[in-house]
Amino acid sequence: MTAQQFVSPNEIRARFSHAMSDMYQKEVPLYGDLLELVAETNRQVLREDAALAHQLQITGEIERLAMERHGAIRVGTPAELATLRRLFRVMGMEPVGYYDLAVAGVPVHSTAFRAVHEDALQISPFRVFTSLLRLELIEDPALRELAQQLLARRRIFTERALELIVLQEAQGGLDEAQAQEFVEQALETFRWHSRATVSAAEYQRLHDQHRLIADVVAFKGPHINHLTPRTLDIDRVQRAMPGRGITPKAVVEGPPPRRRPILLRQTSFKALEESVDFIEPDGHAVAGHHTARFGEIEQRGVALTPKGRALYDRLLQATNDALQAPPSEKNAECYNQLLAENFQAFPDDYATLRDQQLAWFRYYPTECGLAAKESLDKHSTLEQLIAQEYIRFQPLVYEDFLPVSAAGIFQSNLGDSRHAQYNAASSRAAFEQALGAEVIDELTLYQQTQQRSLEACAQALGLGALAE
Ligand code: OOG
Ligand code: NI
Repeated sequence: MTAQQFVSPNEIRARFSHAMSDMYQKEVPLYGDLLELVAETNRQVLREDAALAHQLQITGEIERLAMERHGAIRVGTPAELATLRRLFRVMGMEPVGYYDLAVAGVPVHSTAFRAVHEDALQISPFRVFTSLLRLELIEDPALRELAQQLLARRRIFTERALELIVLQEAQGGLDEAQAQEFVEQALETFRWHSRATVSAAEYQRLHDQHRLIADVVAFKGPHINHLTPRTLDIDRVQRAMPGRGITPKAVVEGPPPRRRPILLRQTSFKALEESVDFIEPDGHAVAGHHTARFGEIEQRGVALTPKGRALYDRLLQATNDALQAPPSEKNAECYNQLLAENFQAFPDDYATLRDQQLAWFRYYPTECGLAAKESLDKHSTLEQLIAQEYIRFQPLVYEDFLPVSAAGIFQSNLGDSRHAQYNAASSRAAFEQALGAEVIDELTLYQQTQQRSLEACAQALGLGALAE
């Protein structure tokens, strides 16, 4: 088989993302309503804000916006995580970043599977926030043992999905029929199963330890627990949600509203209460319920450099310190005010963000630049070319997640205000060992994309290297 006959991993990812969205719409109809609301709001924003529409056209984001979404899953064992890595790899998704949620009272650590090259992201920016339960954080040894036994027994992948992964690895790709079958088979892993694998009493014990533990351990597989569309104006969607029967959480996670968005802002709405069947030792089913799945929206802004990220972390920390309590319905107004005040210190225009090297950008030759190509001074610096409007820059969108935000999203949907305390050391090495690979450093990816855009500019304008 030649490479030409293989369906590209990017195409498989795009199809899978689509299939996942269709499945989730059937499972959680409210997600369909949310998609409509977000699409409507995005259209409105683009109509009203011509400059933003133009920017998104240049960066290409306008084309990916309608299909842009992330999902989240939680797995229980290193073997499950390692096989997931291979499954996502078939779709061109690599583990990017390490997120330790234990520090925020959630007994998991996570990575995000996503495409890594800007061209691949352009075809499908689908991401999956993937968490591994840290069983060692269960204090009760008998309960830990039960959880381990339950997890050891289950098979979260279909036999055929596993065969297709092996085939893809051996051949270096999948042909049309195989790719189609792969999408169908892979989808099965993420499907919701209302039949639990435990008795009502076992469920209760797992649940009492931590609701998340019950969610991971008591079911057949890592059901997708939310799919999040990308909005261009999260505050507007948030305000419109109640009118559609959707009640969002009290505060939006991440930076405050800004003229020039940075990183990621997210808000979620409460988990559904779903009917489930528990299976008693004698085999008969007992009706009960479980809440796990929820809805979320997000707005993405420019990715920050290490310097920008340090400033972001510092200002967010200062806000939380000043609030002296976790953000909630009670102190939401105060929180928003403190957040806005603190973030006054974060420049809110792209030129300054760039001058101070707080954010990543992509560079593009302008029409004028291309027209002047022959007469350009070959020793021009990037700054000169920008001043002459031969090159312009656009924000490089943040493709990743934020640990503090993720913890807030987890907590709001775990439905209780008890925040567990874990003193466990962050364990990236253990996570990578479970994964069977190192996670990719997201900052390197942004830096490379920025660099490639500079090289493309130099080439288009017939110049030697351009340095940032
Ligand atoms: C994941 C929560 C984190 C995000 O967007 O930061 C998350 C989960 O609840 O499994 O989805
Ligand atoms: Ni999410």
